[in-house]
Amino acid sequence: MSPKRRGLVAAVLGACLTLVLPLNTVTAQPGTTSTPERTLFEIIANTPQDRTKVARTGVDVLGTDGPRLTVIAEARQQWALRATGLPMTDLGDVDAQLAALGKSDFTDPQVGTQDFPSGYAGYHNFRETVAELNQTVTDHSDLVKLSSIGKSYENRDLWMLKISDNPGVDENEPEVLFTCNQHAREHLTVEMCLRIIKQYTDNYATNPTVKNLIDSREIWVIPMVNPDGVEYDIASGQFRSWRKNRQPSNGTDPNRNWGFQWGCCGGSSGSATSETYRGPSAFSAPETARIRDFVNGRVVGGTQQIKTHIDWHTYSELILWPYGYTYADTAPGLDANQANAFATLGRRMAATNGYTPQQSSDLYITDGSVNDWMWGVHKIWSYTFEMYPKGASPGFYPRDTLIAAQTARNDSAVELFLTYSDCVPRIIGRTC
Ligand code: 0X9
Ligand code: CA
Ligand code: CA
Ligand code: ZN
Repeated sequence: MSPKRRGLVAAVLGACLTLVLPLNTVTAQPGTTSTPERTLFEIIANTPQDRTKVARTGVDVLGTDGPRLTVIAEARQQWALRATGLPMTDLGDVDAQLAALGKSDFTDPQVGTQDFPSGYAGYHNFRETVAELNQTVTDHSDLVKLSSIGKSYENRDLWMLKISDNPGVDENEPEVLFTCNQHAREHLTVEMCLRIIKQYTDNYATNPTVKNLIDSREIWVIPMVNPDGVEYDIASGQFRSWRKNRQPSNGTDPNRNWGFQWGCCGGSSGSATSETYRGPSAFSAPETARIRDFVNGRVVGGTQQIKTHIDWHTYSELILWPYGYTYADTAPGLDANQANAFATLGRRMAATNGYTPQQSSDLYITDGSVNDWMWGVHKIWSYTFEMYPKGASPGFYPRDTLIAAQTARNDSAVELFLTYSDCVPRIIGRTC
């Protein structure tokens, strides 16, 4: 039996624990008077301004379902949360709920590190992701090229796969970038990048739509932007709900570290312990700096070759577009036609997967996000997809049995996105 398989008893026990303690219904343990280290709350915040107010208290915003915000507050943050005056419900001790998701009692046989717990073995850790990429190279050497764009803080390679006909040649075709897993605990996004890779390689020979897109585009996929964070999230055998990278002392939020309007607008934190810590300077995180270098390098003859980008996150089931740093629909570098093109493609994609389409700042203000940099600096049509689920249960940790359906759910959106990647304004009848 593979070490990834656990006994039936253990599997059933894991399932039962989840049934007894679903993430959104656990309340404080009876008979316990001490305050938990981290507490889950639901807050009702109807407007972007109210949601930004919650984010600015420094709590960890996990996701949004309409006006319902789920957050983790440390003991020292709870007063600030109450001071917002917004209605809130205590949903109990976070770490007790993470413990209930399962405890891994086995290590990855190849490298001796702790692996995903039972019920999550279908997710790819760093070593398995690299193995999958190498397998794709073996199976489809005529369609893909694998390279590293550099190293993470802890010296793991940041792998990137190019998918195209003649992948060894820089052809004059619109280039598309997919990035996954800026945030460590958003494990489903790695599976999304791997799904895209599988779709557009395995089906090339048999599916004419796939063949047309691959023959006319150059697709770059970076499946694991934050490998140090991923490994840290699973390293104790129990999920940590870790978001940031692993730079000292407490990690930097990669998605607040990009150098466009970095730290401008109260959409990130200057405090190193915050979950949205922007770092000491823009691109202080090696992971964002290496993607910046790669994207800057795609300016050839004065023209940025990458036309479109999706950055995959979980959770909330949203499709988001720039800007995040301002509530305004248009701003310097983003005119009404461009905003309309962003919104139109965003809505068309959302019609295929049932996600909610909106400008990023309709959620809450973020500054230093990847979308704002890609658009603000390079005019790359850059979206964020917040994947399954909508709400806090199962939040960041859906069982692996859900991977297939919740990644396939985005197949049509990805196809539409690739179709318009030659010229996004084409979707509103404009030229490029
Ligand atoms: O806050 C974030 O970084 C993203 N949400 S998450 O819960 N996955 O952390 C949303 C980013 C959206 N912001 C922009 N696209 N500007
Ligand atoms: Ca090509
Ligand atoms: Ca090219
Ligand atoms: Zn995220």
